Amino acid sequence: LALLGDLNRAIKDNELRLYCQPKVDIPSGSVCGAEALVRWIHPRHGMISTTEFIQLAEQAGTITPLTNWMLEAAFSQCHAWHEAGLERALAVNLSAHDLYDQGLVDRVRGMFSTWGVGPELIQFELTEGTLMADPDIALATLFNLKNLDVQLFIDDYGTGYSSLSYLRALPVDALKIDRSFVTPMTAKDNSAVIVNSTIELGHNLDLKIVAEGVESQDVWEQLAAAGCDVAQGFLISRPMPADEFLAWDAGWR
Ligand code: G
Ligand code: G
Ligand code: NA
Ligand code: MN
Repeated sequence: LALLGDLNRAIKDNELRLYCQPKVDIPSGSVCGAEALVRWIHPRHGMISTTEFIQLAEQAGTITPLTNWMLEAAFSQCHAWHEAGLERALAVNLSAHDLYDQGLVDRVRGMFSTWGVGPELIQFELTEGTLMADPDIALATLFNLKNLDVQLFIDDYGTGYSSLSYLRALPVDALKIDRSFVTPMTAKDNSAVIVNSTIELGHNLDLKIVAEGVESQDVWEQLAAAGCDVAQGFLISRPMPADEFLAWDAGWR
């Protein structure tokens, strides 16, 4: 596919951008970190859909260069914030294929020493389905990442399959409840029941709970009442260019 061939060129030509979407600690209302999200600004086609090119790269098995680009961008950003006196965790998304990359853990370890960033400042979000192809290799990667003292999140929790078996098998610290359950929480369907039960289940397993897709104050209030730990969504902020984050953070509340 043309788009895919173009992605490697785009990495070389510096067309990828780091965007950050804030995460807020619900009880205190303070910013606790951000999710790192890639954007591709093509010189002719403009902004390319992230979902589209990530999916293409995943299907073609060529996500590694993009993941490496993102890791460099995230470490560099965390370092810059640290220099500016801001300690904020950045969460990097990992795809299934990344966990079969035997070089990943060594590269991440190298970046920690190169950038002098503490392990509490880099986190990883794992999409369900991540372990399917070869659970042994993927699990080994996760345990080795965990040995670097980073926090691991299960992303889009509640969608896909085998979520309950993941909770038993994976060395994870937190669940991100999928936004398809969170956004409609105030509607009269079963979303709130599912979210509230997931919060309780997660807490009983000593996991932190992040709700993504928080778009309204009503949803925020319901999450707070249910004891949810962290919120992310358009109510707080849309993803923004990383170099705008410092000013946004300073202006929050
Ligand atoms: O931010 P946006 O809604 O455009 O993201 C679309 C999808 O792309 C989301 O599922 C998100 O997790 C994924 N995504 C964004 N950045 C990255 C990245 O750097 N690596 C991977 N693997 N996925 C990403
Ligand atoms: O798959 P993942 O959860 O990583 O997807 C993250 C993407 O979800 C972000 O790129 C962002 O564009 C999108 N997103 C974040 N907050 C909200 C929200 O409140 N509502 C909606 N509809 N999408 C959101
Ligand atoms: Na994510
Ligand atoms: Mn998600």
